[in-house]
Amino acid sequence: DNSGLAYSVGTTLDRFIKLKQSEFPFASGELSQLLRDIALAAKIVNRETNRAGLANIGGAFGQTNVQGEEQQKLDVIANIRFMRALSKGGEVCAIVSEEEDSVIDLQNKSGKYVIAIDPLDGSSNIDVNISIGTIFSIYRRKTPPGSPITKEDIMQPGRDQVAAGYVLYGSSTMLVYTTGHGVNGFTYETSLGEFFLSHPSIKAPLDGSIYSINEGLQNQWKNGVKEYIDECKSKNFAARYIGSLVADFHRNLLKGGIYLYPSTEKNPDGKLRLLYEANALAFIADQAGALATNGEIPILNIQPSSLHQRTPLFIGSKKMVQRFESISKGKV
Ligand code: AHM
Ligand code: MG
Repeated sequence: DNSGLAYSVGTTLDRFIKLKQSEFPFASGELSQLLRDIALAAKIVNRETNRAGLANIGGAFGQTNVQGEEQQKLDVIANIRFMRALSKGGEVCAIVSEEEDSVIDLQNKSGKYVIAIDPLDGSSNIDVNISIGTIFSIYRRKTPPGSPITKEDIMQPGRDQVAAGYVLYGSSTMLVYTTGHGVNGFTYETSLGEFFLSHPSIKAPLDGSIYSINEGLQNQWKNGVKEYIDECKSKNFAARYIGSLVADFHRNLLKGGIYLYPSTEKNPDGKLRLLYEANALAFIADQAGALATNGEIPILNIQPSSLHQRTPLFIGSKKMVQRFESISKGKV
C-alpha cells in the first residue's frame, strides 16, 4: 500500500509516475509506461537540440548515425525518435504526427492508446537557437484492441484525452503534463539525466497582462481580434511573441497571459493544428484553470473531421479569454 507516500519538489519523474499510479489501483500501468517512453524520447531530442548549432559542421566530424543515415533536419530526427519510443513499448496502436501524412497503424494487437504528436514544433526557430517544443495527446482507443484501427479511434474530441503534455526545449528543458488530475512540470537535469518535479500542481493566474500574437498579420485579422488587441494596448499590456507555441504558451501559463492565433486571409482556419497542437494545450489549460477556445466553442469540444485540420486558437488566463470572447463575439 503506497497511499501514505507523498511527492514533493525534487521527486524524480519516475518516482512521481509510480506514486501517481498507486492513486489509481486499477490502472494497468500502461499509461505510466507510455509517459516514461515519451520522457526518454524527450531526453534524446534534448540531446540533439543542444547540438543543433553543430549540425552544419557535422560533416566535418564525419557525423552519421548508427544506421549510416545522413544528417537530417532536427524535426525529422525528432519524429523518428518519438516514433521509435512510441512503437516499441506496445502500449500504442496508432500515431498521428505532424510529420506524417496519414495515420501510422502500428499493427499492435494489444495497444490501447492512440497518440497525436507534433515531435518538434516551432521548427523555424531551430536554426536560430530559440526555444522549440514537443506537443502530445494521448487517447484511449474506442474500438477493442486487436481490431483494425477506425476513424472513431483517431477522430476523438480533445475532451476525451486521457493525458497530454509538452516538452519545452528552452533555457532549461521541461516536461509538463496532465493525466486529468492537475498539471505538473518537471525540469531536466542534464548531468543526471533525470526529470525532477519542479512545478507541482500548476495553476494558471486567473488574469494576466501579456498578449501573444503575430502582429504583422494585423491587416488580415477580423474585427473582433483587432478590437481585443486594441484594448490590450490601451491597458499597456506587454506584447510577447516568440513564435514557438510551446514557449509562448508556457510563459503565459506561468505568468498570466493570452496567446492568439486567429484566422487570417492566408489561413482562414488559423495556422495551428487541432489534433496535435491545440488539443493538448487546451487540456493542460483546462486542468490548470485556464481556457482555450476557437472563438466560438471550447477547443476541447471540437469534433475533428480530418487529421491535419487547423483551428483558430485563443488560449490563456481565464479572465483574458473570457474578455476576448465577449469583445469578439460574432466577429472572429
Ligand atoms: P510549425 O508546426 O510549422 O512549427 O508551426 C507552428 C508554429 C507555432 O509554434 C507558432 O506559434 C506559430 O507557428 C507561429 O506562426 P507565425 O510565424 O505565423 O506567427
Ligand atoms: Mg507544429
